[in-house]
Amino acid sequence: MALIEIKVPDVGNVENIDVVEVLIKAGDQVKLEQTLAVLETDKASMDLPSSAAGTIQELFIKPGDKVSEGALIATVLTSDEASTQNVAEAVSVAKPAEPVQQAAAPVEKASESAAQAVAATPELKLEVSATSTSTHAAHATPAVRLFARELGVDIQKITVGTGRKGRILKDDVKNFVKKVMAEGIAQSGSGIPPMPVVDFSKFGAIEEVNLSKIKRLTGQNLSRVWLNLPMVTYHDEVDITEMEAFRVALNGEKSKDAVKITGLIFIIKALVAAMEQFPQFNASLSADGEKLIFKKYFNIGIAVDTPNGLVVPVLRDVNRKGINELSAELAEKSNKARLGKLMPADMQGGCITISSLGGIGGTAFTPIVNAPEVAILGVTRARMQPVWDGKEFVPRLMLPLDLTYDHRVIDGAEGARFIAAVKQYLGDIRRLLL
Ligand code: CAO
Repeated sequence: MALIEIKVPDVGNVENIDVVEVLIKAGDQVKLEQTLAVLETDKASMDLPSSAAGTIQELFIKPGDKVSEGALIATVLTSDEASTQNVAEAVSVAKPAEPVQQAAAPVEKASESAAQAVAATPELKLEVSATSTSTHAAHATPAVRLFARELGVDIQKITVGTGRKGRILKDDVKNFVKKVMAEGIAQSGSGIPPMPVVDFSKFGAIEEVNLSKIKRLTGQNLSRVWLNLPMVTYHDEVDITEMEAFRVALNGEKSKDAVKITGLIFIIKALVAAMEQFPQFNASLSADGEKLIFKKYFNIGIAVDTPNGLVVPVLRDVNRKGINELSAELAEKSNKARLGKLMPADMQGGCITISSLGGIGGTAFTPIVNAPEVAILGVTRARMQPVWDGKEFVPRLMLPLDLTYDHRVIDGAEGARFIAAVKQYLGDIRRLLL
């Protein structure tokens, strides 16, 4: 039997270390290396292990005390020879000069003695009582609990502590907050994991070329829309045989130098007529998503392919303009676009955009809404097709239409009715006069 003094070891020239937790009381049996108390400096929290096994004879510290190297913690009456033989070794093991940052270990259930020892600290009482009702009780110092509370973190939700014996450290709280923030951002539609970086030169010769400014900005905008809008694309086709015959006849009347009328102009007029009938297509959702802003003007954006990328000049007040005027304006704006001479004002204020690939080909595609507009009309190449008229197949010129809409604003049935209206106007353009 021997009486061993347990003292604060060398903690690296730090004085006045806070005693934040005392896990023993006089009379307790302790094992070699059992944690007796938790000390905390500005930078780290450290367990103070026992350098002897036996019975705690006297305790010299309490939570809230400040201690320095050499301060007496407790006296232990050793129970056997073996424990004292290990004292020297244990003291060196016990030296907590480095903050303990071990791999996560399962959180230990607070011992009965610990429960009694911490009974004076309301926060720790909470921890101990939690162990009796839940399988997980956060094992953390009051300072870490305070830190978590300041950040609004429920410490019970931190299931893994990286401190000694699973103790939750400040860094664990910080990492928990980072994780929750990252998940929140991912759920709101951004912050998705980045694409992996691939070194293509490993596979063959390559050349790097910077994207044009337009391509970069368009890319950012398209990604933002793709992530923020729940979009649906509805496909249909319309018989434009009569419309095409009229267009060819009109162009035949024109002089060689006059601007030709393309089918797109009729599509623009039909679209605006349908928007007058279905005002929700000429609207935008307010930024807070609570209101629909209806527009009383009818401006149509036309996606134009240019050597530098896609731009969308806007034709204004389409409802008040005729086919010839609109043809001249489209020719002028698409030329300006290709020459890179559009001004920002030329591209603002659109209500719906048309993306026409008809001059190139295609049978269908899924254009992306030019938000904050709520819909975009895609057009691909019209083709002669055999259509059953009830008695026989007849050749008709069929134009494919693809309507993508923001499903927060437009219901599926509304989308289908809207396209049915566009089809009515294009199928019989006399209706545009009504
Ligand atoms: N079906 C069949 N032929 C079509 C057609 C269609 N849907 N649309 C156009 N055409 C024909 C035109 O009649 C014209 O024929 P002619 O040369 O015999 O007169 C020819 O294709 C070329 O038309 P165009 O493209 O010059 O004229 P447009 O009014 O149809 O289109 C514009 C104007 C500015 C939209 C177009 O020039 C353009 O830039 N298209 C690319 C659009 C684009 O890149 N969209 C983005 C897709 S990603 O969202």
